[in-house]
Amino acid sequence: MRSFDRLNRRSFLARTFAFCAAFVQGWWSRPGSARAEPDYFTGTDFVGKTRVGKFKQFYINYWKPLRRIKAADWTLEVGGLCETPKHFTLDQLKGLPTMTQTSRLKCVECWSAKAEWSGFHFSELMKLCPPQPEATGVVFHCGDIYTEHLSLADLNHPRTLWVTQMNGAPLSDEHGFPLRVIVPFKYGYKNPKAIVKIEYVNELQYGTWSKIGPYSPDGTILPGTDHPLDLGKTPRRISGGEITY
Ligand SMILES: Nc1nc2c(c(=O)[nH]1)N[C@H]1C(S)=C(S)[C@@H](COP(=O)(O)O)O[C@H]1N2
Ligand SMILES: [Mo]
Repeated sequence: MRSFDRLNRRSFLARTFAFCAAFVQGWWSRPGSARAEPDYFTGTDFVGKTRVGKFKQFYINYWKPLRRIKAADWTLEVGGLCETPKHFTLDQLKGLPTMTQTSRLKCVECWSAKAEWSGFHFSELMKLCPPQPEATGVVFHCGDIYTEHLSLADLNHPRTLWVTQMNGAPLSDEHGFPLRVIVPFKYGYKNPKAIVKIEYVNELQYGTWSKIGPYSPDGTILPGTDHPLDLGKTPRRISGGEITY
């Protein structure tokens, strides 16, 4: 009995220690703290979540640190409910008819930021790798193990863009190199970055954020308050859907 007590006591102490360590770590990196978010990633093989330096104007969000993707090793894998699974190189995707548009990315955690995005429309990819008739959407698999789902209707929306260029330059690793999808009328979490694979599916699936947080799998921007980073974060009312200003 005594050794059982001792074991219990030991695991209690271990758990207490783990809790305190987690608390101290959380406190250390709390938002707004002068010590928050040191830049661990610049100049390394990884990119991670950051709001420092030039990213103050457009925060970076990655679920897990992402190993930088090299164009030469990358293809977009298209599979699931399609006639023939295929792979596309970045050059092949860049060869599709190009569209450019300006839109604001609105994160569900209050901030927003605006950029000019260039890339292609989903209909072009669909022509090269058509879904089977029963497919209703696409699941995205990203380099940082992030997943998200978008319906074919949302993907075929005229404002939804598959992006390889941001503000006239190739997408940076931070903003989702080599390929991201911008859906201006949905919260940021419905805008997958660093896409490596897509799968045609026939049922709605929860993405990373809607699995772990109180975020709807639909993700349409709701009426509320916005804090635009490029406009000094001054709070303003938004009426829902794409923010067009
Ligand atoms: N692969 C991947 N894509 C992602 C995310 C992520 O964690 N991983 N976060 C999403 C969220 S919540 C937001 S707000 C935007 C942020 O885009 P940015 O990092 O270019 O600002 O990316 C979205 N796409
Ligand atoms: Mo977000």
